[in-house]
Amino acid sequence: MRTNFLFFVLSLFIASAEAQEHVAKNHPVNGVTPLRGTNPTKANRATPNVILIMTDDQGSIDLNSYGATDLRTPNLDRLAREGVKFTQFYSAAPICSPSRAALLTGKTNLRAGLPNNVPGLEHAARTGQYGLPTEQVTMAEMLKQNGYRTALIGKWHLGERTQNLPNAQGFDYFFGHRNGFIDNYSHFYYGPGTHDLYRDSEEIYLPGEHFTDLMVQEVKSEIDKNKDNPFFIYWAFNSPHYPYQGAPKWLEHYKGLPSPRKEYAAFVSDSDEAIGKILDYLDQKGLAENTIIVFQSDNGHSVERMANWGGGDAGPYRGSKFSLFEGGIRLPAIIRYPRKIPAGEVRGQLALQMDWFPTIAELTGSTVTEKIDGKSLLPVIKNKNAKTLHDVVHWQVGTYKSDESQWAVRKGPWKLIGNVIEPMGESKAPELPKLFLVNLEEDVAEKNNLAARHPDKVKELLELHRAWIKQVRAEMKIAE
Ligand SMILES: [Ca+2]
Repeated sequence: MRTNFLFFVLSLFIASAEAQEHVAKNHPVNGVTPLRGTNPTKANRATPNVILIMTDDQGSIDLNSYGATDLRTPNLDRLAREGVKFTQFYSAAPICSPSRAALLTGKTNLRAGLPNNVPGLEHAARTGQYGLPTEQVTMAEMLKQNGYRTALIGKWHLGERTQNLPNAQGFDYFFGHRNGFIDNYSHFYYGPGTHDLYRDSEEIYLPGEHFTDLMVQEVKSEIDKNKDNPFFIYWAFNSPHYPYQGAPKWLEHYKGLPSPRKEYAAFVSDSDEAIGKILDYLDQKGLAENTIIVFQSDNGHSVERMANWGGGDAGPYRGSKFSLFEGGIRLPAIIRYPRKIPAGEVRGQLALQMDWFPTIAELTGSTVTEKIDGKSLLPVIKNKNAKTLHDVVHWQVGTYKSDESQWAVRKGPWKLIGNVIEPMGESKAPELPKLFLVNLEEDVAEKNNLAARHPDKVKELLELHRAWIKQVRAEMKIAE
């Protein structure tokens, strides 16, 4: 009897897996042709591993290879030296959850179903925004379909209900915290004081152990577990997001710097050192050649109170986290893959966070089944003179309504920002005009609002924005 029941369950499982594969192979969604055919057993050891590293609130120039001179990032710089570095790379949003949603889906945050940060469960019930909707196809789901073992080590911040958690979004394994930030020693959420450390769905207690060190152990363990199949590790650092808690040796190292730069710098170097440990580990295991490493920060540096009003640096750019000025979204981004990608090269073409999804799909022979906004960066990576992939780029964060959201549209050097905000730390944020037009080729610091001088350009970009948001709202079935 029991055997029959097990057989019945197994049959259902096989039927369901076959049905899914059939859909993926034969019914590309919205007319998008899959990049290449695939099946879950195709991947083998020659298929590259993928480690996707995202830091949290790291400023636009806070790597030596992007301009910082007062903090040390030798390991991130090593990635740049051994790979390709982008100098005009944009996040999809200037805040955590929408940026992560775009990274994992290849879509703008609005099309991924996440206009704003995921609030705590009690607030989510009020807004209906519980996190990245389960039906969205994540990078983990795409790679899992191609035979990868998938793991998230670090921060999630894409929803707390069971159906929104990493294990329900394509990750075979999860170690880390569900919400936006934790104390790195107690692993309690810093605000309401809730403990937030999990292994898959199980809450675990490791008080006193620094979260960065725990993540390094976990990443190594994931690498070790995957001798016979390719792995995907999404390594989402919670640093240098506040609270600034670099290891004591780094705090000592930076004691000569002013505060809060020194606390911030210590946390950046703490992460950099952790990344170095994994780069060395890949070398030791002979896996470096065949492992794709992608690095980016999720949004600009924070000037919030809990960040001691600053610490990060956007260099020549205006704005920071929360702002659609360049300092909130223009970020360091690097890809290293020694087997296929050139070393020590720099690309100035505009590139987007959503581009990683199809880039990784192409490099791993995985199938993109959704209509995404990203485009594979390989033509640009391979040819420094390649044309920029994106003619027009859109941002919107807040809600699906433009009048109550911050939004931006960029075409060529022109960028029009609607309802722009500019947090100023301890000082009051300035009152800014509803429409702010800049030409980034002439004014990368976005000092001068050209809206009054170029009404035709405002009109053109406003129309592009309106057409786009109308289309997005229709697709997402947002009532007018
Ligand atoms: Ca962030």
